Amino acid sequence: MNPVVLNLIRSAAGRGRKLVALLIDPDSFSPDTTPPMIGESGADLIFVGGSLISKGDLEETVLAIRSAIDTPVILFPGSILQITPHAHAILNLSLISGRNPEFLIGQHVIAAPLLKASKLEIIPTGYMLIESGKQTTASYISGTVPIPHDKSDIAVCTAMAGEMLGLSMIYLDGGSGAQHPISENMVQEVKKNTTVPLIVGGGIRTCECAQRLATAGADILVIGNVLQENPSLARKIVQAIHSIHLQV
Ligand code: 1GP
Repeated sequence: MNPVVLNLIRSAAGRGRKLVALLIDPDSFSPDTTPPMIGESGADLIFVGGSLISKGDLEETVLAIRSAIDTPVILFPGSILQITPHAHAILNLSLISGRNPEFLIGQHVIAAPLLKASKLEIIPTGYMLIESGKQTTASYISGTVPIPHDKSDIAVCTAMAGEMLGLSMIYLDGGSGAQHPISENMVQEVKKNTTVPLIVGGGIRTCECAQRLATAGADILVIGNVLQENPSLARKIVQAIHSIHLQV
């Protein structure tokens, strides 16, 4: 299958055009208000999923977004319960910062026949949780210890190992609602030592923060909570990111 979404991401990264992904949590999705907010934000990609979905419906969320907007919808699954064939693509996340075999390979084995039978574009992604000031749902649910915030060398070696294993993207995540975002130094060092597209998210709440992380080397900035809390700020962050034109 032609990797349409990954090619779009690679091409943007190759041109220094920074992208914004909105993370939509099915638990806080409203079919009346969320799709217009997403559309007005001008974001490039939509991630759908979460570490724990307690009351939302992932499939309904994906279908509602797709019927309203043309932006690529990419699953960001917290578990095998979060797979639907109705998205464009799925981040096949291996939690390489942790040492829990379930999230490194176990869930992937169970999901493999489902994914094979679907038409989803599968994007192998090295997922790295970084300590962000408090324990996040992602770290608690996955039973893994995040990489310390100031240990860029551990993050670099982990990301390099992920790339050497053939993963197509690296995602540095402070976790939803992170108290502090990933450090610019860590983003810079990981970017310098890897060649695959780099996703950075968790705790991005200002245009300045998003721009600093993009300039440091993030190819895709992920915004979650801000969209729900302040849609006009989300729109400004997208504009701030799109205003960056880096020479590559
Ligand atoms: C979490 O990176 C995402 O996986 C988004 O985090 O909700 O803090 O923006 P926020």
